[in-house]
Amino acid sequence: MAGTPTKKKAPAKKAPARKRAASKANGKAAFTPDVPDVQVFRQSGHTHESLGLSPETVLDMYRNMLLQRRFEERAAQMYGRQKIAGFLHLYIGQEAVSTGAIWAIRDTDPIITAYRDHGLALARGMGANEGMAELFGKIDGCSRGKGGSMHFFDVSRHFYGGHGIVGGQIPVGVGMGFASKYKEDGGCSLTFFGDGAINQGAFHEAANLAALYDVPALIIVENNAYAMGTSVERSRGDAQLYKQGYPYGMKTAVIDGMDLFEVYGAFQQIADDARGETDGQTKPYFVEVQTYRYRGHSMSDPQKYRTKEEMEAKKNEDPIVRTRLYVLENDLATDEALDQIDEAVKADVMASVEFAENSPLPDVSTMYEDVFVGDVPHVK
Ligand SMILES: Cc1ncc(C[n+]2csc(CCOP(=O)(O)OP(=O)(O)O)c2C)c(N)n1
Ligand SMILES: [Mg+2]
Repeated sequence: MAGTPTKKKAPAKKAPARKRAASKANGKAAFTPDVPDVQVFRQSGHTHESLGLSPETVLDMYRNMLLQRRFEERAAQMYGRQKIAGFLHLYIGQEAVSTGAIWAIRDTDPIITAYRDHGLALARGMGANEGMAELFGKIDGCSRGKGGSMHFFDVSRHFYGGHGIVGGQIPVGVGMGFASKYKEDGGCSLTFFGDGAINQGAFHEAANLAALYDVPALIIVENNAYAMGTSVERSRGDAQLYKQGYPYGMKTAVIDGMDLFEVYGAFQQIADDARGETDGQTKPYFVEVQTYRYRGHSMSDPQKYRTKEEMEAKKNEDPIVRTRLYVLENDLATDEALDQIDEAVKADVMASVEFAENSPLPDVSTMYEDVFVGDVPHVK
C-alpha cells in the first residue's frame, strides 16, 4: 500500500558519523530561487543533534507521524464499511509537515487549516478517540459529532479547524496572528492551505494585509501537487508558488515537506523570526512546503490524472520510511523497538474505533449549541 513503512533491517556496517537517512532518495536538484528574500530549506544536512533533538524526541515525532497514518488507514477502512458519512480527505504522505511544524512552534500558537485536517489535529495532541468519534459523527468527537472529517476543532489546543471553503480560512488565520500582535502575547499564527487555494482572492487579500500590518503569521501553502485532479502546472500560469510572497513584500521560505528534520528546522527559524525574536519586529512569512499525497483527493477518486511511475518515485520519499531509516542508521532505536511503537499505535487506533462505535449520536437538542459564543440568542 502506498506509503506504508516497510520493515528494513539496519545496515550491517555502522555509519562513521551521524548521517542523513535516505539521502539517495532525496535526489532533488539544487534550486536557486529567482525572486529575492527566499530561504530554501532542502538538503540542509540536518541531524537530530544539529537540531538539538534528543533521541526520545525523534521517536516521539516518529510515533506521531505513524499515529496519523494508522489513524487514516483505519478511517479509510471504516469509510468502506459505511461507518463514516460525507467526505473523507486523507493526509497520508504529508505527515512530516504536520509533525515537523508543530514540534517546532509553541503550544499556544494558533493553527488553522482546510478540510484535510486529521494530521494536523493529531499532531497538535488530539487523541485518536476524539478524532475517530468525530469521523463517526458521535457526541464524544472533537466537534461533538457535528463537524465530521472536514471540521476537526480543538480550541483547548489552539487548533481552529478544519474548513471546507477553499481558501476561506486564510483571512481568519491572518486575523489570529493580528490578534497576537494586538495583544502582544508573542504568538504567531500558522495558516495551512492547499496549492488550489492560492488562486483564491482570499489568499491575496489576506497576504496583503498581513504584510501591511506586520502580522506574525506563517501563511503556508502545502503544495501536494494537485487540487482534486488538477496539477499545479495545469492550473497556474507560473507554477512556482513560492514567488507569491514577493509581490506582497513578504519573506519567503521553501521547504522540503517530505523531510521531517527539514520541516522542523525551517519552522523553528521562521516562527521565531515572525514573532519578532530575531530583530524585535513581527512579520509574516509566505511558506511553500513541497509535499505529496499518496491517496486520492477524497475517497471517491479514481486518480486517472497521475501515473504509476510518478507514484512509485514519490514513494521513495515517504517521510515515515525516511525517518525510520534515519533512526536505524543512527542507532536511536532498534528495528524491534520501532515495530513495538507501530503495534502500540495500531492498538490505540483500533481502540478508538471501539470508542467511536460506543459513543452516542448527538441528541437533536444539541443542534443549536456550539454556533454562538454564550447563550443562543433567539432559539426557543
Ligand atoms: C471556494 C471553493 N471552491 C471549490 C471547492 C471544491 N473543492 C474542494 S477541495 C478542492 C481542491 C483544493 O485543492 P488544494 O487547495 O490543493 O488542497 P488539497 O486537497 O490538495 O489538500 C476544490 C476545488 C470548495 N470546497 N470551495
Ligand atoms: Mg493540493
